[in-house]
Amino acid sequence: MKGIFTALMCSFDEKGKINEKGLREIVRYNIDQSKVDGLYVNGSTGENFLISTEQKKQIFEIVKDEAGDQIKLIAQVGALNIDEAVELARFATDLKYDAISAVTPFYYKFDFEEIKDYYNTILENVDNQMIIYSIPALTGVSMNLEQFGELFENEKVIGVKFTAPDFFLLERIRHAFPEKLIYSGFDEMLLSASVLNVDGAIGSTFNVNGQRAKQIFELAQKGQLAEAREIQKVTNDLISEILENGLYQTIKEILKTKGVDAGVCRKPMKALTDEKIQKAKQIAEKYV
Ligand code: MN9
Repeated sequence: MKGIFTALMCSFDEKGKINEKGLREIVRYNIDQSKVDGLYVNGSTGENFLISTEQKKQIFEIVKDEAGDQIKLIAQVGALNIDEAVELARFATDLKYDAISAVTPFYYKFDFEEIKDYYNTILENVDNQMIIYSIPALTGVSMNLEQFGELFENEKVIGVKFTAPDFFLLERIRHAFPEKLIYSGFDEMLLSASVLNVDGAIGSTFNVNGQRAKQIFELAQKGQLAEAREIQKVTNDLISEILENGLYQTIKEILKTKGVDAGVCRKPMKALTDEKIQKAKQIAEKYV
C-alpha cells in the first residue's frame, strides 16, 4: 500500500452524468502512462461531495472493473450520513478494494468523541482497513497528535492521508507511529513530506504528473535531494499554473490533450472559458 496514488478524476458529461468510457480512459491513462502505484477513488478530486450515492457506487464498480488487480485501490466513503458511509464501505469492500478511507465528518462542529465514534462505527460494520482522510482547510477539522493516536488505537485504522501544511505535526505522527501509513496530500509539498519519511502520497495532479511525482518520492527515499528538488521545482511550476487556471477543470483539459475523454466538472463548479481552455492546452504542451 505504499507509493504514489492518484486522487482519481471522474469524467462527467454536460448534464452531470458519469461518462463511463471517459472514466475508464482516465483509469487506463493513470495505469499505462503515469504508472502510479494506486488510485484513490471518490475523493475531493473525484467531485465526491457533488454526486449521488448511486453515482459513487457506479464509479467504484467501473474503476475496479477497469483496473482489476493491476494497482492498489482505495475507496473514499466518508459522508455526513453515516448510514451512507457504512453502505459505501461495504460496497467497496465487496468489490475487493484494498482499503477504505473516510474524510473527517464536517459542516457541524463535531467534537473529537463524535469523530472517533464515526470511524469506529464504520469499521464495526465492515471487514476492511481504514485510512483517515484529514484535510483541515476544507473540513475545518484539525486533530492533534494525541487524537490521531486515539484513532490509530483501532487496529483497522492503518494510516492517514495527511493534507495539511503542518510539517511539525507530520513529523510527530511519523515518529510516534512508525507502523502506520502516512500519505502526503499536497502535491506541491511532496518532497518536503518525503524527507520526513512518509509512505506515499495521494494527489489530484498525479492524474497528469504521475511520473514526476514517482521520481520525487523515489529520489527522496534514496537521499538524492538535489535531483528531487529540481523535479519538485518543475512540478510546482506546473501546479502553480494549474491552480491559477482552475484546478480540476484544468487537469481535465490537460487529459483531453492526451486523448482522454475527461469530460467537464459538475455544477456548481464552473466551466472554463475558451481563453482558459487555450491556457490549459499551453500548460499541457509545456509540462505534460
Ligand atoms: O487531496 C488534493 N487536494 C484537493 C489531494 O484537491 C483538495 C491535492 O492533490 C491538491 O489538489 C493539490 C493542489 O493543491 O495538491
